[in-house]
Amino acid sequence: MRTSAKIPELTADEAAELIDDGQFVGFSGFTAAGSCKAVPRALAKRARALHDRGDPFRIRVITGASTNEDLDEALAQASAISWRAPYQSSRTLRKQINTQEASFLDIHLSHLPQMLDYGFLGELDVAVVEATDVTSDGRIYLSTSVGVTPSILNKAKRIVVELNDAHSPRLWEMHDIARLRPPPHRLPIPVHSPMSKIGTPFCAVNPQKIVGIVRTSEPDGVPPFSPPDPASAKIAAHVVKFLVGEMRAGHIPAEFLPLQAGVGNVSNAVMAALGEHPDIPKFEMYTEVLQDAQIAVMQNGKLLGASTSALTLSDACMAQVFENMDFFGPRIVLRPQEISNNPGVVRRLGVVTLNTVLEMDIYGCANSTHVCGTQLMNGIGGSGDFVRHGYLSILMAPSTAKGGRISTVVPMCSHVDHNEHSIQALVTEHGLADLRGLGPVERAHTIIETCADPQYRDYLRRYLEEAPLGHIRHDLSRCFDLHRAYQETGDMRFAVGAGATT
Ligand code: 0RQ
Repeated sequence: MRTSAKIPELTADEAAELIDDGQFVGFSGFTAAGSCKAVPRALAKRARALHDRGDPFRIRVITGASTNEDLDEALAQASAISWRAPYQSSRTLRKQINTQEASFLDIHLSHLPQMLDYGFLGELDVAVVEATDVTSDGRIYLSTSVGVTPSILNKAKRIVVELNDAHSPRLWEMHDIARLRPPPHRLPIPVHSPMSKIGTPFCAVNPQKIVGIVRTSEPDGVPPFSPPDPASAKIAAHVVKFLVGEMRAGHIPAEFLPLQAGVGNVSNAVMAALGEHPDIPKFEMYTEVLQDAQIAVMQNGKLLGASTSALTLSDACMAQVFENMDFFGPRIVLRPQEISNNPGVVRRLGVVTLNTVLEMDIYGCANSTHVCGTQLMNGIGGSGDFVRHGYLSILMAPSTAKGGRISTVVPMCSHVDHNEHSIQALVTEHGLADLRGLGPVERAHTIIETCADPQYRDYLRRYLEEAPLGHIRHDLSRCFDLHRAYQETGDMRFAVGAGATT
């Protein structure tokens, strides 16, 4: 441990006192991985106390992506967030965003560091970052994620370090912190394979900006992942069959291509299925979040290595990684999100991307973020960074949600995050629609017959046949009838004509 004796030690409450109403605060965290814990909790307490006295206290919050319960959820419950970027998954904050109580900027994760670095988002007052070590000359060794933290440290006027001894002190072996030169003098990023290292294992900051250390001892608290549900298992089987076929057809080289996988049940199921399939060769990942399923595939030798911005592992799985750092240290690279999600690198490496969406339309556009085009779920996250630039971009969703009351295959997406120009395949539990080379109406037939749930197929076929002719056939007076039925009755099946059956 090199932690500097010169940096003052603070309690979390003392650190929270350094943050004032209206300030712009950057916290470390990319999912619950590496999210600050003690200081945001203390800040929520401070906000409540100030509100009880009738004083205002709300801050602008930036992180790498979503966070843990101690950060977004605790601060939102204390009504302490006025503005948030770039991604979140907190129940309370989601509600506040959808009622205009808090403002939310939904942007590509790879863009965020540059936007912050060049002042697009304003001056950053304070950085609070979780680390495993900090030295008197200003080296900060981050914990289980990198995210936007290097930019936060660079821009903030003052830095508070949460020094967490629950993490392995050997995490630095995975870190690769590289900063890009300003445009127009930016050089090509020399990441020639997922495991290339191009930076240092620490963030270098002006030591005078570090105002204190808060000691903590808490794991990230990521819940264990549940076994795949039947729909996810079927989606996974379709994806694996497709990728094996692509390899046999020579569309994917025999050595395979790096994979990216989003978060959640479907992605976990796909990764597990890829790991088990005998015809999928050993492969690497160029991704933004590493989950339990990938660690299992790494352990059985199928996943050779992974570049990521976060280790989003359940506490038990993380403990296993920490106990086996000789094995995992050389197989995982933790990068800033500007590089883990860099569109140029994703295109150059030929990444096969696998992400989950809320809805897809019959022409191949997809909505990852807004239910009925209005209610934010989480945000676009890194999905756009990968989908637009992948070698093969595959989007997945169960064909229905809410027990069949919602069809995730609709005539027109109520909000578009990924459009038909970027997507090569759509998958539900019913099948995989290979959209390559198909014009819009051919795509529509393929998506309806392959992906839509059978109880919605007739409706979608009728919609397509009856829509006025055009390159893309749409009836603008009817294209959102399913969404309207859901808003009015809670069940899209009322628009289908049959009415709800369950
Ligand atoms: O709600 O839990 O109340 O039942 O949406 O849906 O099927 O559990 O799927 O947890 O994987 O989330 C797109 C939100 C999917 C996520 C999204 C309801 C459904 C359920 C969740 P309930 P599931 P998941 C890397 C990549 C964008 C960012 C991204 C996401 C809840 O994957 O945020 O890809 N993606 N990042 O019932 C209304 C529909 C619905 C619907 C599902 N059409 N209408 N509700 N639901 N479809 C990670 C990062 O970027 C950090």
